[in-house]
Amino acid sequence: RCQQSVNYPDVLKSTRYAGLAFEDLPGFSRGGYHEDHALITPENQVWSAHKGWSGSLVAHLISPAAPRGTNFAMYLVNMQANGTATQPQKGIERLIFVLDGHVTVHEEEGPEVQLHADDFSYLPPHSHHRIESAEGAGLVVLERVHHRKGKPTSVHGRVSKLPNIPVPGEVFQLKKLLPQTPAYDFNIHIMDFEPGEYLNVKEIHYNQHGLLLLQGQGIYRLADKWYPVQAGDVIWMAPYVLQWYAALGTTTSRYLLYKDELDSRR
Ligand code: UGY
Ligand code: MN
Repeated sequence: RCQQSVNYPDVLKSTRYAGLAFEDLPGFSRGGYHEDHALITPENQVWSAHKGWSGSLVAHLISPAAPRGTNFAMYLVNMQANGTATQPQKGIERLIFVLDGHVTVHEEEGPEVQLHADDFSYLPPHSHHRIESAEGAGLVVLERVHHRKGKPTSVHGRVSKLPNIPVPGEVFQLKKLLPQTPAYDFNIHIMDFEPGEYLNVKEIHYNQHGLLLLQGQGIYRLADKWYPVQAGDVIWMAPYVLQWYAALGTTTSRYLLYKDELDSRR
């Protein structure tokens, strides 16, 4: 009998299915938008021009158009060399966080501020400002209508300079970018988990979240779904959606989290 050798793909010779790149399968996506949460992965992002940002591409991730509506918008900006931005409409507060590159923020009311990766600026609802990038930059931007009576002022900072805030009953490290005073109606949390650490509380709360995983990988539970996630992924969480995270892999998980605060909602 004639013995013909057959070449099955390597993946069938491995019992561990190591190296199977689902991301490369045509049409495959981990992402999806549901009634009370969404996972938006880098392969889901649509980049286009956006009013107010010139020489820049913008990918909208979360906006009031979400199924249950949201009180904030979150988008990524890829500023090319000499890209510029103008302030949003009156009454809208804006937070920019630099992912890579360098921008200059010119505020009419204050000094010029230089921001590099890991730096952020909060620009209050009536701020007159311009953002410029000479060499290009990647940003994540959060915007919303300001609803508090007080007048928040600009905040500029660097994550690595912020203190850790203890969270009773939890092991993750927490930093907050904005002051915890009544004039601010939301905050941005930076949360760090070592591999193997997880949220102790299986959270259900009124607050809305927009999350960008800056580093690491793990499993995010949202309602009754369990998502493998990695750096670059974005999550929207509606009020009261059950949420839980476990960090896995070999590196620290770090995420940036928008969280609104109570009396901003009425
Ligand atoms: O503060 C929070 O609500 C935060 N711990 N939620 C989260 O990480 N999903
Ligand atoms: Mn939460």
